[in-house]
Amino acid sequence: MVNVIGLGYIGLPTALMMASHGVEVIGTDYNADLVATLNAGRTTFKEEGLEELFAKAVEAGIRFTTEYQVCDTYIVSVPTPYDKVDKKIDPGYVVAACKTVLQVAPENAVLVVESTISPGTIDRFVRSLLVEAGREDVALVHAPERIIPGNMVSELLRNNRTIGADDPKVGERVAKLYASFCQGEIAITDIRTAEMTKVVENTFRAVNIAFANELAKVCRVGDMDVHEVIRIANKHPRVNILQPGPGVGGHCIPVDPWFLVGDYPETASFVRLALQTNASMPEYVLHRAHEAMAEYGITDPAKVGIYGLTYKEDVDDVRESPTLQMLEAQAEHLGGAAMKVYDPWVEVDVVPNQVHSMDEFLDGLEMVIVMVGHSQVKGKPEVFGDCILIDPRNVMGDDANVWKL
Ligand code: SAJ
Repeated sequence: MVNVIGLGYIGLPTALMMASHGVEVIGTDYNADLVATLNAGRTTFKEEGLEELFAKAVEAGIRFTTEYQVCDTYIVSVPTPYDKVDKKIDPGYVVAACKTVLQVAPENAVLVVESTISPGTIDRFVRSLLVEAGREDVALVHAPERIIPGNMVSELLRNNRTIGADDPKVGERVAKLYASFCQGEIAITDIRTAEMTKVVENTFRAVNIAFANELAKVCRVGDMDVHEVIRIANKHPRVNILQPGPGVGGHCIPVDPWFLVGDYPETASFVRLALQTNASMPEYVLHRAHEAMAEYGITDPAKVGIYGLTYKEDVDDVRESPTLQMLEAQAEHLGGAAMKVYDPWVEVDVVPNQVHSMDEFLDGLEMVIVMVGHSQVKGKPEVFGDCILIDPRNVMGDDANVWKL
């Protein structure tokens, strides 16, 4: 039996996937409301294919509880926030979960950490817990996830995976468990390498996006179309530049690379610069909007609205979103003008001046900054009526009233 600890964006789909592929699974989360919601038959976030997977897993007998279980394998999938000041990982949730596992785990149980952690976290923070608890019989494994929000269910099935273990035999055993549903290749390595590969994968993406963002700025100065430049450069068989945009959000790409910078501040200077470039984008968009306002003689910021609050298109997750970063920059440097904000994917109030319908949003607006290309608006500039559009993601077409990055 497998006890999945932490039923968030990664733990829940993982637990559901295993359960619907014949593994006996119990999901545990310390949040009683979340557990109650799941037990009432409702999922806790929107994701393509999640509801169907949930129904299958429930039919297969998955259970949800706040209690840790006695079982042979534990999968810890709890958040790993980072300290915004010193840029280091905060392993508090992982440590707390592992400690509780060690109190209930039977002899020779396997403790798998799925949460993203910086290289060396297991050595520094988890291994000592086994010694302190007199539980060195428990086998440690790190099995980082790779699924992309927006396509999680499909990627969970198809992506290759990494299993890091001290003992290759334990690695094989855990690989077999994941192979119950995973159709990709499963690489078995040591724990530190597994930790590093996860952070490296997200850092690669952050650096690539930073390159695209820098190109956008260069092309603006040099009066070139960055999208056309990247489109054509990518025709080269060995070039694959990602897309520039209003900034980089989510809980992974803008966060994980800091683990390298935080732990290796002298050495990881190139990564630091990439992160700074990405972090400069929300304010860059704001300056672009101000240029457009000046061009069209719009002086009242209340006539400018922000479409999109989530960190990317067609998800409901607002963590570290470029819009939130932009509003922060605006409050700090530009006096916090009261722009209206609307996102059809976000039903709860996250920021002041947030409205909950397109009609209410467009009422009185002359300009819209399209921060997220949700499918409701992608390729459909007409939904914004006559408004001038600031389009940092290049999703609004080439009309004269569309301002690119
Ligand atoms: N973005 C750009 N330009 C691009 C692509 C993305 O500006 O060309 C922006 C997005 O708009 C968003 C941010 O980057 O604000 C991050 O979005 P994303 O779609 O690149 O990635 P995430 O954070 O949703 O998921 C990433 C994935 N990592 C990689 O592709 C290497 C996913 O596979 C990981 O599982 C996930 O991080 C994670 O949990 O670590």
